[in-house]
This record gives sequence, structure tokens and C-alpha cells, in this order.
Amino acid sequence: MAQSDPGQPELPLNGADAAPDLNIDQPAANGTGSYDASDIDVLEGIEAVRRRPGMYIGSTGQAGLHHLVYEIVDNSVDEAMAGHATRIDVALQPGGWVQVRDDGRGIPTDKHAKTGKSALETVLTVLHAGGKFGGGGYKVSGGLHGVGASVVNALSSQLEVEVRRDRYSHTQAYVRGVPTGSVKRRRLGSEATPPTGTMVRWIADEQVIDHLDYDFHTLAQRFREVAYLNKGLWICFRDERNFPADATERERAELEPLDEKNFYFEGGIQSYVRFLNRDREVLQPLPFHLDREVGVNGTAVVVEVAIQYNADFQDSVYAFANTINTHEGGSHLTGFRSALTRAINDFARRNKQLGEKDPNITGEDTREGLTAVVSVKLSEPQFEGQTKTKLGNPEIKGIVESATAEALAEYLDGQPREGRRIVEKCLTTARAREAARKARAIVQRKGALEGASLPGKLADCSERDPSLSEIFIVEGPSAGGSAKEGRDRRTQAILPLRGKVLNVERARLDKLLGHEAFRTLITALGTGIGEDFDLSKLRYHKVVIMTDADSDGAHIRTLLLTFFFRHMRELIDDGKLYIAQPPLYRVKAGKQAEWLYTDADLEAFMDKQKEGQKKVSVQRFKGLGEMNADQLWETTMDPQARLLWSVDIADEHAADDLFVKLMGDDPAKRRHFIEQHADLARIDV
Ligand code: 0RA
Repeated sequence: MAQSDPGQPELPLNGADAAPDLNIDQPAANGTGSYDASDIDVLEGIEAVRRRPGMYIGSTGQAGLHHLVYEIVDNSVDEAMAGHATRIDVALQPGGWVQVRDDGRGIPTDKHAKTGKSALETVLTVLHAGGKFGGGGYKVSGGLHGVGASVVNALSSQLEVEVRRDRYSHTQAYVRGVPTGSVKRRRLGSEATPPTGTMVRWIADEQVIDHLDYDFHTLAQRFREVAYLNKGLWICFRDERNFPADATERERAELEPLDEKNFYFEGGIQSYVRFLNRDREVLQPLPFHLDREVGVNGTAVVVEVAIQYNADFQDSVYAFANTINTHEGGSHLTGFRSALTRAINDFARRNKQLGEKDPNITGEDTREGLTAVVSVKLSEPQFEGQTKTKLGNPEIKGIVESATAEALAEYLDGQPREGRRIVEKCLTTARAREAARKARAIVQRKGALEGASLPGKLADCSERDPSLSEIFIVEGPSAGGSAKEGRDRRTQAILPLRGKVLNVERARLDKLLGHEAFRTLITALGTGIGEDFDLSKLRYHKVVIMTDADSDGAHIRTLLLTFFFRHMRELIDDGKLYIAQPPLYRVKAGKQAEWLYTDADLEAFMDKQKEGQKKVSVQRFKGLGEMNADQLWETTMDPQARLLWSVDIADEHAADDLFVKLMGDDPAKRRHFIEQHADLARIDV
């Protein structure tokens, strides 16, 4: 195929002998030159995928594009999980190609009983013909991405596959899912590396996919996760988009890629938990780690759990099934939680940290400062829920629960110092929660007694329909004054905040509620907080943070974002949180004045003035308070003219991480980060 397609780089058949091509099947499957039923099925399958790509890969945007990569990589990961592959090489290449190679057994190439074609062609052209055919299939395989390589093929303008098995290299090429020829077979040279395995490379079809804009960082994040979840698996990911399009495999090895990341973790999820806690003060030097294979009804279930408590208050528990992140939880998570609660209570009683009359530590109290990863691998995962990320299999709950409870009891008894520290932490949580409950009750009672009166500092709007109302949270009294004066009173409320806002990353809810600024904010929003939080009670459907464009402003904005992320996450997820963008400059060319919002705008403006003869002046705005009421309205608050950013958490781990760094214990790190990333969560227009 490489020969018949001179415009494309040669297939990487390192050291292959130049043996003559040998067809193992005919271009038209039945050998008569006409289509038979299975060919028609294939074409219909391809058409269905191309007509409704969203059904198979979620979207035709960047997420869908990345989905194609995960799909192909997952097949190689499955081969690794089955114990046959040790490394996966992924490369972004010039011309929109992505290449994935593993050193597994290679997709079978013999004749497939049902289709009469090679198994290889079948896997790549027949929907749902992946992995599990024949007796020698997988023990476990991914579920979410499991739409099959044929879907990637159908959505690729070109795809090439090479399988190395039994000293032969088998290759085939496709255009939009349809083979351009038969599977070609050549004898492999003895030094070919790897001697066995599968290589797939493709160009996503721009007739279907919006743009081929791969994000190295996003893809790398997933590969890191996959490597943690498969200890001993090596994943090498390279950005080779800078290479010449016609570089051979040998030349590629010598060139310097734009970026390269290698992921390999001997400790598996134990390493993962240490990584998640890397910037936190931990209560156990080494995470608890359980890795066990449990037999049930003749099949094996792998249960892996890692736990390490830290001195913070967040609950960071990540659950996976067959390396799919089960965001919606499921039976494995339920089993894990019961085991944790039971093991901690039993230990606390054995150690007399809980008296006979004391109530049990609740599940919730065991989760503050808990960082844990739960990973199960099973042969028939049932994925349920809105986004198919909830593990359904009921038998898994008991399996995870008993394995975890038993191993954890043993661990705590063997490490009583750590055990006592963990119990102490849970008891502190229980006390703090009781205090928070009382504090919340006071906030609510106050609200009720004063006839749901709103805080005095709030300049409310007259509109009563939340969907038409906005609230601006404004820093500093002078800015608050301008905003109150300049606003549209009917729809815009102003809440001025005074001074530094408490750092909520490090504070519990009870402490937070002790601060006037937060009580005022919560009361103004109307949602309540903690267990009583109710998004449907939100009084404004646009909550806008409006702070100065300097580093103090960035700091306060970060604190507020942290508060919303930790305590009103639903409000962010529902797209109700915004950031106002005040202008950075007021420029004048002659009599013509203009507001500019970015440095790029200023550069463009200055370029334009180079030809002009006009008198130019540039004024930099440091604070909202420097603008009068009319200016603030005109530039920042007027719905017709303003720039408003909607806050959106693109990557939960990254956001969590960022908040820990930003708001955590290390002041040097914090300062550095605030300077580097004034805007944290991904902010979309
Ligand atoms: C089915 C059976 C066998 C291997 C594979 C599929 C396989 C699929 C992929 C996809 C990417 N890499 C892969 N590696 C292997 C086992 C065949 C045997 O028994 O040798």
C-alpha cells in the first residue's frame, strides 16, 4: 500500500524483507467481483457512523477528536491489561496523522468465520467486531470508549494498520472506512522491533470532524491516568507535528519532537494517590494499598484501592472501572465507602477512641481530607447513568467491600499511629460538622425572623424573576459606589465586598460561616449552603465577579472562585457564574476615545496610529474605582457592550490541583501561581 500511495509516508516496516506481496483474501470478499450481503452491511455501518458521529463519539468537536485517539489507545490498553503488551507509543504527526503502536500479540489475521474475510479487516470494518471474538479474547476491556476501531476507521479520511504476528507484517489501508485493497503480507526481518504488535495510524476526516486541533496536554492527562491504572505499562506520547511529512521511522527516532511525555508507574494507583497529595500535608507516610484478584463465578475481578489522608478538608475519591473514570460512581464506590466507614469505626472501638456510648463515625466524617483511588477490572462491566459513567454490576459492591474492609483492618492494626491519626481527624470533622449545623441554623433563622431580609450592603434589583436578574460581586467600597450608581436598577444587583476574603481552601464550612462576607454573599444568593444548598433558590441567574484588573483583584477573584468551586459547585456546573472584564486601557487618537480590553488590542491600536497624524494618549486603568459610574456601565456592565466570561471547569483534576496550589499551604508556590495564572478555571466566552 505504501507503494501505491506515494504521497504518504512509508509504513514503518522496519527491517522487513522485500518479500513479494501475497493476498490472503480478495478485494471483493466473495471473489466474484460483486458485493455480497456482508459488504452491504459494512457500507451501511460506515454510513450510519458518518451520518450520526455524535452517537458514537459524543461530539464532532475537540472532545470527539480526542475520543478517536482514546478509542484506539484503549484497544492497546486492553491488550496490556490482558498481560500481553508492555508499551504503547502514541504520536501526533504532521498532516493530521495520529499513530498508535503497541507490542502486544497483534490483532488476529486469520480468516474470520462469519465474514469470510481476515479478522483484521473485520475488526476495522464491522461495527462492534472488536476484541471479544474467538476463544482467545480479552479478560477485561474498556466500556465507555468501546465503540471499536471500525468507528475510528469510518470517521477517518485515511487509516493504515500494520499487524506483526508470526514473523509476518500484515498491512491494510482504508479511505473513509473502506479498504483500498486487500491485506498485504510480508515477511518481517529478524531485527524488527517490536516483533509482534499492532500499529494504527489515521487522519480524522475533516468532512465530519470540525478541526484537527489535538491538545497535547489534554491527551497526555488521560495517558498519565491510564498509566497509573495499569502499573508497569509504559506509555510514550510524542508531539511530532514539527517533523517533515516524509520522514521515515528511522529518521523520526533521531529528530527532536515538540514535546514528549513518558508515563510508567511501578506503584500503580498507590503512586497516583501520592501524586494527588503531592502538595498536601499527609497523615500517612505511604498510602494504604490493596491489589487483589478475586474469583467470582469462574471469572476474575481485580480490585485495587489506594488511600492516603491529608490535613485538608476535601474529599478526592476517584473511582474507575476498566480504566474508565466512573464520574457517577456505582457499586465499586458504594462498596469502598461502606468498607472505609466500617474499618475505621471498628478500629476506633478496638483502640478506645470511641467509647461504648459514643455514636458511630458517619461515612461523611470519614471523607474529609481523604484522597483515594478505587479501580476495578472486570470482564462484563455494565455502565449506567446519564453519561454512562456509573458502574452497575451489583456483585462488585460486596467484592470491593469485603476485600477493602479486611485489608484496611489489617493495615490499621499494623500501623496504629496512622490509624489513630485518621480516627482523630474523623472525630474532629464530626465536631466541626455539628458546629457548622448550628451556625447554618442561625443564618437561616435570622433570615426567617427578619422576614427573609437581605443584607444591608446589598443594593438589590427590582426584578423578581431570577432568570432576568444579575448580581455583581464587587470588590472595594469606591467601586461598589460607582457600580450602584451606574447599574440598571431593574435587573442588576450590587454586592460590595470589603477587604480580604477568607481563604476557603483551608477553612471549614463552620469557620467560613463565621465570616460576615460569606454570610452576606450566601444570604444574597438565597441558595443556602452545605447540606441545605439548593440551586433552585438562586435569586440571580447571572452571578458576576467584578474585580480590579490588578494582582489584588486577581487574588480576590481567585478566592471567590475557590469558594464557588468548593461550596457551590453546582452553580458553576449550571453555567451561572461569570467574570466581568473591565477594560485595561482608555486610549485617545485626536478627539476619538476608545476602551481596550487586552494588550493585544492596545498593540493593534498603536499599529494603526503609526500612519496617523493624530495626538495619541493611553491611560491604563488599575482599578474599577478609577472609573465613574457612567464609564463603569458603558465598559463593564451594559449587557449590550460588556465582555463577560463564563466560568467552566474543563478538567476537574486540573482545577482541583490548581486550587490546592493556589490556596494551599506553601506561600511561595501560591504567589508564583497567582502571578502565572491570573485566570484559573478555563474561562470561555
Ligand atoms: C483479539 C484477539 C487477540 C488479540 C487482539 C484482539 C488484539 C487487539 C488489539 C487492538 C490493538 N492492539 C491489539 N492487540 C491485540 C489475541 C490473538 C491471539 O490469540 O494471539
